[in-house]
Amino acid sequence: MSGYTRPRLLAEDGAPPPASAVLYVANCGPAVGVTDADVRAAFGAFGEVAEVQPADSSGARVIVRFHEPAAAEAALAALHGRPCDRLAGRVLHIRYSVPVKPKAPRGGSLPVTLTASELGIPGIYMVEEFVTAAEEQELLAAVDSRPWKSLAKRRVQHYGYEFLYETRNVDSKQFLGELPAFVSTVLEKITSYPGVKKCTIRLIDQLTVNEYPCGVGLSPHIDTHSAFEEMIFSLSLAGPCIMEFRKYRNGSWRAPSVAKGADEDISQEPECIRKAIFLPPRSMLLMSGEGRYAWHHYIPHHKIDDVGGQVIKRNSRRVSFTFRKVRMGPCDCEYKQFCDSQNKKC
Ligand SMILES: O=C(O)CCC(=O)C(=O)O
Repeated sequence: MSGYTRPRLLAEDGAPPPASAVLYVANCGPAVGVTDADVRAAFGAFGEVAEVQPADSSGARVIVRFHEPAAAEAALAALHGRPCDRLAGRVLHIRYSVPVKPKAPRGGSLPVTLTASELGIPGIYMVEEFVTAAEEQELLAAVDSRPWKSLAKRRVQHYGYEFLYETRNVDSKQFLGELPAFVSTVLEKITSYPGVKKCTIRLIDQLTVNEYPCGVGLSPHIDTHSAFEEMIFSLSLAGPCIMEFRKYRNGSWRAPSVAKGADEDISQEPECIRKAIFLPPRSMLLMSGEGRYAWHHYIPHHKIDDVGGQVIKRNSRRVSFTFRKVRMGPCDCEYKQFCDSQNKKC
């Protein structure tokens, strides 16, 4: 392939792709009876063609690279959307092309730690084998006997309060009821967490159950400060994954982009510190303090994870139980730049 690709119609900043010497040409290629020589003949009328390459595996889209941007501009103006005499009247669809963005490296280039102390993010803790295999099966059976709500790529259930993906918040006036009895043992065990007081279990009032099929992850996000209190517990069941944490150097709390969707990776965004931890099934993660308020957490969309050189396959599904306490007033944390309560203009 050429290293160039089809641009989005409008880039994220709303601008069309920039003019360049490289064109993306659709309805053109061997699958529709157009040879490279035909393409060179048609486009060569506007300037010297440096290369013609397939744009993808369809055989019906090519990349035409000129030596000079002016030649590409002239070819686009003359040939886009019009019958092309040199190609027996074929109508081409042409845009400026863009270079293929390098893919964000998989877990392999980012060391994945097995313990929270190695991870070294203040406020992040992880306890392995937090529930037994028998308890895991009971929890899975309990949620599987209840209705799931389908999102674009995963299924969810909400208890206590519904999590609203459009606002990344809850409606604190819409209490759905107490957390179900099947999580009582888990809530009881949470009191054994380092630094967690006995009264914490009485305070937890919201549970989101996520079911991720193999290869599906979660976009990087900080749980909205004004939505939930400091401590967030996440129990992993049925399969492993890695969780990446990102701290943006000039990071700030950002209003959620509904248009982009909740599951979009923002790995092309500015420089950040990245750290990752392996979450085995039955482990419980606690996000608190700096780790909860100032670091984005993210589950890469991988079918396999590289953990210390070992290839770990994701299971057919991973189910997580995320326990939180809904906040009833504004957040007054010390991580103001990430805090929606303290950044009203965001
Ligand atoms: O699946 C997980 O462990 C994390 C879930 C999460 O971050 C969320 O629901 O906001």
